[in-house]
Amino acid sequence: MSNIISGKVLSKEIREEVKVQVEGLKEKFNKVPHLVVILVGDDPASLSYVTAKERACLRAGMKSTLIRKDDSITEEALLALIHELNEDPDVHGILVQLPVPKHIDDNKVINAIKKEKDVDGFHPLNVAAVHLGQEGILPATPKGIMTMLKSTNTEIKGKQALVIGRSNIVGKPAAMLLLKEHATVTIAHSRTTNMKELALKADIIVAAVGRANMVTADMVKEGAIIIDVGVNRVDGKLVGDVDFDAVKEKASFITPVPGGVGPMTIASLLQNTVECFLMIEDK
Ligand code: L34
Repeated sequence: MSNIISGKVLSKEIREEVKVQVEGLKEKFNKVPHLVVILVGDDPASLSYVTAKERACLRAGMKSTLIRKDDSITEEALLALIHELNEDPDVHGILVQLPVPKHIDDNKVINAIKKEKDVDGFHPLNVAAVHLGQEGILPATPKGIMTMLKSTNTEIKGKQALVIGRSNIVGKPAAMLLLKEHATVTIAHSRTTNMKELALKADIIVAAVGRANMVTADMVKEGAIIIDVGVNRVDGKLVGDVDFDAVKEKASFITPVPGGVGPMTIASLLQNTVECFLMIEDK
């Protein structure tokens, strides 16, 4: 039997904290953080995520602008828009929702955003900072994962952590953050041949592969902590990468989908927007 780490509850607490912080910023600077989200195309999942981001910003007392562009927009025009926002003193955070259409190079998009406005923490300079253990903007999903782990009050130091997935957005940065907390970190991925063996040794599993039911109960050590980053749609239903019902009988803590990592990603984004605001305004 396990405890469920509710991203819904935890993210609400964080959003309340941010709201109080924003009130203070408004007093001190006479302005509030402004996040600009760019959505290219009309993918329904992306639209629902950016809408949730916008709503969360507004509820926290921040300013939010959603710029929607047709998926026929050229790479050049998108980069020009980013450059314009980089120079706009009224904008503190810029986020281009991924994925972007194939004719646009996402690396160019990520590199174009000014480091101080990179609320996603995807810019190479922010990635390098995390890698070196220096101050920088942490990518929202791994940041949310670490907040969830810390909420369990279990020590991460010395634990065996298995990160399944090696994406730049989740797997790699999550591994770095776990390493920073002194876990012994293994990164597994689609070419890993001994997944079950590795999983059975893990005290912490972060599943970020994008395959429903990839982590089954027979792979999980009794008492392990399971963080499920998956967002898969199966017959119209949203499920994670973990066989939740079976795995929760073995895990000490487990995150649900929906209501787990997703809402934490949004709460962490708000925290990042405040951080960017301070980098720009508090000089
Ligand atoms: N640039 N692109 C950029 N930054 C990001 O941080 C993201 N990501 C990922 C996709 N592309 C991105 C997100 O925002 C994934 N992601 C994200 C954010 C929030 C949620 C899911 C993915 C979320 O709130 N999920 C809800 C359910 C929503 C639903 O029902 O569809 C949940 O409870 O998990």
